[in-house]
Amino acid sequence: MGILLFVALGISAVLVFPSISEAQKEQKTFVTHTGGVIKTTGEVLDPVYSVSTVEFDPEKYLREFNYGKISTLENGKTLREFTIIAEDDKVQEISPGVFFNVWTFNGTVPGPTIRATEGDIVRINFINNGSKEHTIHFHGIHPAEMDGVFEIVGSGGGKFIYEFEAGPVGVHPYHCHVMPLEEHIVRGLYGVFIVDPREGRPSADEMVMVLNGLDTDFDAENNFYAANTIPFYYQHHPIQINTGELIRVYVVNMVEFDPINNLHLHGNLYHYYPTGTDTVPSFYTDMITLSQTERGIMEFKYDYPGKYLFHAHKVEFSEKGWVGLFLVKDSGTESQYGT
Ligand SMILES: [Cu+2]
Repeated sequence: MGILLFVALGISAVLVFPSISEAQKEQKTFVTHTGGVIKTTGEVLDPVYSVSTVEFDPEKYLREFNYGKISTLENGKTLREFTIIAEDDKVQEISPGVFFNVWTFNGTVPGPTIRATEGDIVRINFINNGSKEHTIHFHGIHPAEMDGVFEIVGSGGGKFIYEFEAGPVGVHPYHCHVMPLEEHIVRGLYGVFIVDPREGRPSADEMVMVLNGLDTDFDAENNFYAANTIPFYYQHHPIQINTGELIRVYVVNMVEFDPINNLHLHGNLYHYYPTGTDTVPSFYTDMITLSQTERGIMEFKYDYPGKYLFHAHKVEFSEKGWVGLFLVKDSGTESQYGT
């Protein structure tokens, strides 16, 4: 399917699917939040947001963890079974009036957050319902034939069962590993795999943030950036948390093209566990820098209620959508964290 980038300005949306070259030449018109009208061939700053047309719900994705179908194997180990279906013909309105052909695992970008405990057996029934070849490559420790690189899964219903022991403890990405890899990733074939320690982690309000970008005009540069796909989403729909409550964010950088991304938190610092593989934090900071697929766990508590920004301190990224807000409600509890 060709480029699916069009602008719905005004009352009725008429679907137009121009060719790539036409789309790159054509000046598009966008309305900004402040009511200004901008014309551009691709770069869109702060577009209007309208929730009704978005298929993917970043609110739901944020705290949705999939533990699979659980059973016990003869050797006593826990088996967690998941089904993941790849498709590459979906269109998503990733920003108002901007329609993009996303490639999806289970219908969304990112795909489902998969969660297991260290030592569990993870079985992924993978079905490729796309028109192109796809695989799932998990980061982590597993046999070579479960690496999702050489065992290409054919289009139109190809199947493969990935099975491995969950480990090491931490937060890991999974993504398609078919060439051209850049395209298969930037179109959306990725998700998060969390491996919990056997002893668990302290109770917390947990959430997942996948830092991603979208190249809607196919020039190998991102036009939009986001935490969880939809630009500016958490700025317009602040993430509600409570004072004194431990917040744990599993953050994974899946931005392509740009060598680095970063994350700055306002009014606070966080304990940071790179890759989440250690139970002792490596940093206490308000800024981390992440290259492709770098990830980790952030932990923090807010003492003071109010609105706090979190965003890329690479200003270009935050101006193109990678910015959000925590709305901290007063729970009457003061934190002793980090002091
Ligand atoms: Cu693929």
